[in-house]
Amino acid sequence: MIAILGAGSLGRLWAASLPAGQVAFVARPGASQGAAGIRYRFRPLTDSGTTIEVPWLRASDAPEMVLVTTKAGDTLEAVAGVIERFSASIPLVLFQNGLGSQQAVAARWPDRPILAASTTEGANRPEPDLLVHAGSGDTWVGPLTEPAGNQLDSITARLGASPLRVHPETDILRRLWQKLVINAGINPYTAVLDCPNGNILSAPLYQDTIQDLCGELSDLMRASGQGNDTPETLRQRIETVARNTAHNTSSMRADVHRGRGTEIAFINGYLARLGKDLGIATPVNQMLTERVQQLSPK
Ligand code: NAD
Ligand code: KPL
Repeated sequence: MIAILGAGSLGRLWAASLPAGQVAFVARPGASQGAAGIRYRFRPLTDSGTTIEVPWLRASDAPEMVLVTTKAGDTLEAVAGVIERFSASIPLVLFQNGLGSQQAVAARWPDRPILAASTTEGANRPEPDLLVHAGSGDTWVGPLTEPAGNQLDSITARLGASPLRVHPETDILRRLWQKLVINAGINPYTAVLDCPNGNILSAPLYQDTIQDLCGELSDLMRASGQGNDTPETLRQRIETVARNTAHNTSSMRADVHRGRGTEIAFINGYLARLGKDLGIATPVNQMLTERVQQLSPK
């Protein structure tokens, strides 16, 4: 059995995709579990919809792994609240966007097998009991702590029993950085400008700051041992994704629309903090972080 902590969009996508009967959601500590589990409608990419029922993990269940699909800002507390339920050899796979939350979990439990995943799957919940698989992608999984290293192939194979494409990645930090660059160059602009991804490209705020933002990203990556990509290369990558997802509402814009906290502290906020630590000026990351923080409750 695979346990999933975080019954939101991504958690429900995994629960609907893994073989039926082999998944359970981990309840928040102290939460009253009126029902036996969670029931929702699932709209896959191609087939017609179906109804999914996922039980709550029982105290007597011993899951083989835990997928952590909370938002970055909730992750450390969510894991801390339940980790004692799982034996020390059970791997935890962290699915958060951005950087910072994964390192915080790995630093707190270095002796546990902790892995991170970077995914380009897209899922959302236009209604509370409807899960839409909005875009197919790839998921890379790789170890963060030493004990996770020898479990990578078995975990990838187990998750690959779903229709989702899953790949082992020994350098998961590199993948997380690649996605971080894209999110740092698209998400805050869409939130501040309140527009779909493609519309940022012609906006003065974007045009006036993107070259400097990419300069900051390039400097931070080089200083962090993440290669020597030039600002121009990073800008091209950001703009290719913005064009390919031109009509999408980014996750950050969606969070602002719903009045929820965003993941800005783990995207541009993470980069601004890293800049301070490394002695690299990051005024554009700082400005974007502050502008987004003004839009959302945390
Ligand atoms: P979400 O807000 O839909 O789901 C998070 C869930 O975690 C919510 O249901 C929330 O109630 C639950 N949660 C929070 N604290 C908890 C706790 N202590 N115990 C149990 N549950 C708790 O978010 P999401 O869209 O599923 O995204 C989750 C993470 O995956 C984010 O970091 C996001 O950036 C990343 N991600 C999402 C997608 C996607 O398509 N949705 C794609 C790539 C990456
Ligand atoms: O990952 C994304 C997000 O919205 O968080 C992008 C790539 C910007 C697609 O919308």
